Amino acid sequence: MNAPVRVERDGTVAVVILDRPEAMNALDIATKEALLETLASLDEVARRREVRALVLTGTGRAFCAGQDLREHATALSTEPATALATVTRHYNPLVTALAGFPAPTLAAVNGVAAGAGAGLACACDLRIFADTARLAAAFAGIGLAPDTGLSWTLPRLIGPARAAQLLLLGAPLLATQALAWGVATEVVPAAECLTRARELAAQLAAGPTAAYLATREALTAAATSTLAQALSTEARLQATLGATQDHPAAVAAFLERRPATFTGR
Ligand code: T3D
Repeated sequence: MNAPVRVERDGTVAVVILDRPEAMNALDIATKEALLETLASLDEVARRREVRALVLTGTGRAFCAGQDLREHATALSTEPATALATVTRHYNPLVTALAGFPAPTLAAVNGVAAGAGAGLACACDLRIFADTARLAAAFAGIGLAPDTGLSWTLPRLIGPARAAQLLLLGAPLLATQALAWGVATEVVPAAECLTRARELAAQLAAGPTAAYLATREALTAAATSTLAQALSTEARLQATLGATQDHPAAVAAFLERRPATFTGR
């Protein structure tokens, strides 16, 4: 049997590929555990700045159809008391790993992203959508409420009213609408989705990684803070960035009218 998760490295860009196309990359336990292990080992590499951008994508016509419902049905009938434990065992750590990954993250949403698959895409910093892709909340359709972080990420991406619309009414968000609502950073022809995501990842990987991480931290903190707290967070983060190698080197490059070279440190 093929590994359900593969990694392709291109310099400092890591592409993590959900590789169960026969099941629309649905998340069974083996896939969730492989993804957790993959993200944990890449996290260490990224802390050494050997990886400076991560792309998450799927093979075949889906990005990820969410929880593997065949496996879930078996769990519900054989061990109903623990069938939902995967939320704390797998989905929560997966979202935490992506949201705290020590480099920018992009989802190359090559096809449908449903349920937990939508959650993984929304936990990334940016999303490139294939024009054939769609985001389906899917949870209400099987009598569940959102997990995989969607109750947190969706309102922040599109606002609470639109989040409620997606989660309650169940109609998928098509790529064009995802672009209009800001969920999709870009929409490209399906055949170009991963190529474009790799291009943007390479651009980010050549950038000021520490500044990107501070930007993510500031945006995340500001979502639940007062203006005074946000200003204080900004001051603390700028002080940290002032002590990086990249900041003074980039200022010198600007003054000398040459392109900056960022090390990520
Ligand atoms: O404890 C817990 O499990 C809680 C955690 C929950 C997290 C979640 O993710 S809940 C949400 C789970 N996902 C869904 O409810 C999505 C179910 N799938 C769909 O709604 C649709 O299949 C899609 C929108 C993803 C795609 O639709 P379409 O029309 O393009 O394809 P299809 O014909 O429906 O599906 C194609 C095949 O994929 C089909 O198999 P078959 O009949 O050809 O052998 C279908 O059964 C299979 N498939 C699709 N999604 C799943 C799946 N198999 C297992 N699990 C799936 N999630």
